[in-house]
Amino acid sequence: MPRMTGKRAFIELLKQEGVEFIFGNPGTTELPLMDALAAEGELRFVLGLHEGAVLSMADGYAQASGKLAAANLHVTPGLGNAMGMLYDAEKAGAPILVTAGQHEQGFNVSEPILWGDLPPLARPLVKWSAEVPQLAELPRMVHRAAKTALAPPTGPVFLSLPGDILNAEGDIDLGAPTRVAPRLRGDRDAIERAAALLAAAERPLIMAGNSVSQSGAHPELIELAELIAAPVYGESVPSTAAFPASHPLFRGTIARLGPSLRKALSDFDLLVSVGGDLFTLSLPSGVEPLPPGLKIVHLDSDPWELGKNHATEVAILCDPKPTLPELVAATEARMSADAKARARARLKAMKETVAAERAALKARAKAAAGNVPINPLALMAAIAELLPADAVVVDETISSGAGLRQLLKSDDAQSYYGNRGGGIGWGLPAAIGVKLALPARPVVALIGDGSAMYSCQALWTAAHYRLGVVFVIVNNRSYRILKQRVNALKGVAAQRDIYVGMDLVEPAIDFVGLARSLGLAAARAETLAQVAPLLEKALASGEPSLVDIVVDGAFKPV
Ligand SMILES: Cc1ncc(C[n+]2csc(CCOP(=O)(O)OP(=O)(O)O)c2C)c(N)n1
Ligand SMILES: [Mg+2]
Repeated sequence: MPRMTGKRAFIELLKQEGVEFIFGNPGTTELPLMDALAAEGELRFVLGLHEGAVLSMADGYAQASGKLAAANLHVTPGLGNAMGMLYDAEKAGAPILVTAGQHEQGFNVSEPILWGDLPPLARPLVKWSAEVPQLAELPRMVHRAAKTALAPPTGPVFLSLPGDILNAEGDIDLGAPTRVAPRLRGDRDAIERAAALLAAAERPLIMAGNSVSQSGAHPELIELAELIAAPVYGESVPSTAAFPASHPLFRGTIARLGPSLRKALSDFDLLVSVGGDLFTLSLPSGVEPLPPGLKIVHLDSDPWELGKNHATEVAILCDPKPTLPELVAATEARMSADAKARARARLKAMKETVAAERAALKARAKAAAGNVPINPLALMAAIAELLPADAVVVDETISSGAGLRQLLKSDDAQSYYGNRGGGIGWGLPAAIGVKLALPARPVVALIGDGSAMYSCQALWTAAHYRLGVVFVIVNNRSYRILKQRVNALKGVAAQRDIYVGMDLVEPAIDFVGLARSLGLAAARAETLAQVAPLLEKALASGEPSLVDIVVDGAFKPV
């Protein structure tokens, strides 16, 4: 058994687990680890200037690489700062080993500065949370944490690392990683029952969620959609490109308010969710989103999601990739020649419907292309048009991004990342992690002005490590979505036309100045004609840069 310190062992264990980057922000309790990193050549430390930003960088990296990310935070206040972004990482199922330094165990009795009991703090947002009690247990606990983060359903885990453990020296058996094989095939009998429902459905729809992208099951899902002639919707707040945007059956992201969701679903007799979220709504409405009689077949890698809110005819715990072909074969075998002919006719009609919807969306964007200030839809269409096919978009556009997935060429599973959790401030640092995971692809972050201000420190990280992300600020000088929503309440704010705490003016935020102060090239666009040249220049430079785009802040329904 090699003799080594806990801090060295921790680094060796991370490397065994395939970790390439430690995203972190150090303090006194992290000094043992920072000391050991001084002698480390392989594992790269990425400095973030706020723990929330650190966590979202790790999240973006973990999601885009599918590998384990490591995020090392400062003790209690550092972990506290990261909690909002840990929530987002948990909702996206990002496999992250989150660690925080802790004071020496004996010293904690006196309650030193910054001390707090860390595992209970992290526990509600992670799959496993613990403190390492002695050096000999460090390898077992790191391996268990890594295995747990990467086992489906993937997600973050937390370990507290006391200083005495990191500084201790001993003969350490480093052990070895375990991986839970992810290709879980669904129950055969349940697949047959699902196939019977699919074969009999006259108006099926498919909702695709992030386990489709995670398992790389686009081709398998396309086969199913084409066989049963179902339009495919992305879940209401998508974290990934769960279906290729340019496929003629892709109908965009489904609604996330009860009444509009109910309206969208009322055209159908069978809902087939493949990893799709049923349903995370953003406001109570009193309207039950599920119309009566709509049957559900749900495939998911997370048993908690199956039948969570709605009675589900057939619930199959599985990985979509190996299971969908079995479902396709079983469904096809049960479809009569007549049913197949009806499906073919439906497929043609549905493709026409989808094409007409897209054309209408593009026409609306085109009609508004000359507006000043820039119309948000016209901006999204223009950006989608100019981005190269291999671009990766990180989307935190909030109120400005309607139709974005239909407009973008987001065809492969790594082409789009969105904020499923909804804690804002995620996108700007997440884009940095995505770029580290996919260095050869252009990465463009589309970020609301309000959202950008929660984590703008991350711009410095992009500049420091020269990560050529293009940050686009969709600047409406407001929390526009909140204005839209409070206006819709038709209460005092709407009557008086007063929106407290939702305007980002006086002073206006100078994003160009902010970005330059943190080391990025930056420019501002006020008309749509200025957008394409600025973005093309930013993309061509390969350097981190920011384009501040002034968009219309109008928020009242017309
Ligand atoms: C951490 C966190 N704090 C606050 C909120 C509430 N919130 C949701 S959207 C929003 C405003 C977003 O503003 P911006 O990014 O400019 O997008 P816009 O609404 O203008 O399109 C706020 C404050 C949140 N979701 N998460
Ligand atoms: Mg805004």
